[in-house]
Amino acid sequence: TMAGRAVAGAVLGALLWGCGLALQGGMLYPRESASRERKDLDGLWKFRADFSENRLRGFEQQWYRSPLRESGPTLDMPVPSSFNDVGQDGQLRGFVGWVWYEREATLPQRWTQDLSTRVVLRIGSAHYYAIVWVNGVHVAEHEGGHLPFEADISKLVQSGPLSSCRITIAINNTLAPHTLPPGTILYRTDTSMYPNRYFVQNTNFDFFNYAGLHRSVVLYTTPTTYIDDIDVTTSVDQNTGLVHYQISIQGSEHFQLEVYLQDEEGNIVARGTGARGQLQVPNAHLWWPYLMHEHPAYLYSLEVRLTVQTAAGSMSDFYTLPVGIRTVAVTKNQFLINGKPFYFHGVNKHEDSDIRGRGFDWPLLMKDFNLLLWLGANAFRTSHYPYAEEVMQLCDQYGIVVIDESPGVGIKLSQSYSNQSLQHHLEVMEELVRRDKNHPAVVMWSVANEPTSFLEPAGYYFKTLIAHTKALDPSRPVTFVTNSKYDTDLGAPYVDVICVNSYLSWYHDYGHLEVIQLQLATQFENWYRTYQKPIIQSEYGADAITGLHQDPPLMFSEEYQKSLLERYHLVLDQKRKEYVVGELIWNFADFMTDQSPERVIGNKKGIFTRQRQPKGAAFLLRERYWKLANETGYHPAAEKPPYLVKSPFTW
Ligand code: BDP
Repeated sequence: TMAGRAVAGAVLGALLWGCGLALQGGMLYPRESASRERKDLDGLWKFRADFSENRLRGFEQQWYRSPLRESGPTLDMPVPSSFNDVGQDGQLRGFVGWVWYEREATLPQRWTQDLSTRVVLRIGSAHYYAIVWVNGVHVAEHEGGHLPFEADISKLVQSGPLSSCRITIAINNTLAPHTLPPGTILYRTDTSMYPNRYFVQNTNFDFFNYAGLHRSVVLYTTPTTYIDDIDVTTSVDQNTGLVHYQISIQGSEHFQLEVYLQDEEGNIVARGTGARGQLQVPNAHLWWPYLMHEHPAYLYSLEVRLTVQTAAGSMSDFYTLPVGIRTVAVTKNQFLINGKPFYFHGVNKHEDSDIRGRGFDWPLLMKDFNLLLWLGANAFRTSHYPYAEEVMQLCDQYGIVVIDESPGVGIKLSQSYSNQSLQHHLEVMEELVRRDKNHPAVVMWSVANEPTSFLEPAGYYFKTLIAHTKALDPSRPVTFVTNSKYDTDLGAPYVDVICVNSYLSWYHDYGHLEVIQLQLATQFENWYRTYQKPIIQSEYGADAITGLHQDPPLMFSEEYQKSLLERYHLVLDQKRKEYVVGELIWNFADFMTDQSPERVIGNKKGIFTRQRQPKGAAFLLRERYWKLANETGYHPAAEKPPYLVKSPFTW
């Protein structure tokens, strides 16, 4: 049962926390409020890659001590962006090692003079390892390229007459067996074949290892006693929505807390006081996925007000958190949202585009969401790492359901199953849950993608990882994405939902579309017979080079991609009546990979090009997804199917 699971989880959680895990503090999204200001540091930063042989010149010469231009030439580098594809320098594109970013920020006088203001520097994402200095003083260090971290810099900026500060960030993109994702540095010592000290970065995943400051760097303020974290879970009792909240405060033990829940019209529908409690919302509007309800994605806002009496008078902090009231549950053959069967019809994505690489970009984000709505997609998986917080917020607002994945991809070597690796993977799951726990759109955690599971420590590794994730968040199911063949798998016994990737008629039996139906049906039946858990076809697809046509279909043509998908759909249409609860195409759009003889300027399995133009398969999927919405969606307005959800998009 869920309750039993929670208890077991709590016990294991306590054990692990005893080992010294558990993060310090919360990681609330930096929002402005009556008590909080925010200053974005997007734009051009000074930049230098350290091409010295050991890549350590920056540390030897202490480049953080004075403005970067004083230690050598600099480039202008946009933030957010990957540094790789912005310039014309092939060496920088493939650079491995430390790069240095720097920027001056001018601070409002109040920030530097009002000692009841706390000034925080927050880095949305720095891939992969980052060290941060402010005015030459070390303030933060962080491992992992896809999750935010921050530093309280109040003391530094409030100690002198300065009204500006210099922020230096050194970032190393090297991947090693214990990083996530893992990688290896291969030294080529045969001097008859390679120059002296030649090395390459090797990885076992299929996307380019873009690096740099991929998301915004911001400065924000809070009062010195402040709302540090909020934890919201929801449940439903008949028509009453229950919002359970827990708030943590830093800076003082003597405070008053008031919370208000507002509906979309701005009416206060429930109030509470104190650091934890339960709000009751009679006749609650539930948060429903896109196409499952005529008013999807209903969001309340939780207004949190903190008041503290200090010698200097009273101080307040305000924070507003969007809240969606919904439930998630898993049976042996169903995935339930608000008690109704939910069928995932959607995509896998990447954070990837021309020039920007993995850098966050608003126009790109909106285009992608508009395409998802057009397609009739109701879900995506954040393959193969956590996406920007702004993406998750849009999912909440549009009703796009998310399977939220860690960067546990390409775990193929036995060194990547070491204790050190496991410890780091556990920390990453903690950081991910801490950041994304309050998003109603997130309905499941994915701890990894396609690890090699027959290696000896893998069983213990995944058992621990999955149990720990459940302990961190008993309110959501956990999965692990596999591509191995059924019962040899070591993650499947512990997960709630089985996510299976397969590339039938692509990586084997290539060119033979006729084997798909038999092979796919056999795989599904084996999985279900062995585990009796709901199954998601979490990846399937074929490369198609846009504009390449061939009929009868041949590999890499748009026709082959379409036919392959159609064969999968025949089987999915049978098995979704039994235990298959979703299908996610690989991939939403073409994306950049390392160079190899199997890749033509990247992976071409997109149904959209990298520039987000449709291939034939996009139209095929759009037909299918709107049909699926009508057949599998739950529409309270209609008595029974077909619900006739009509696409508002003209074509
Ligand atoms: C899958 C991986 C995905 C790859 C895909 C492919 O999960 O990252 O891009 O194969 O080869 O196994 O296209």
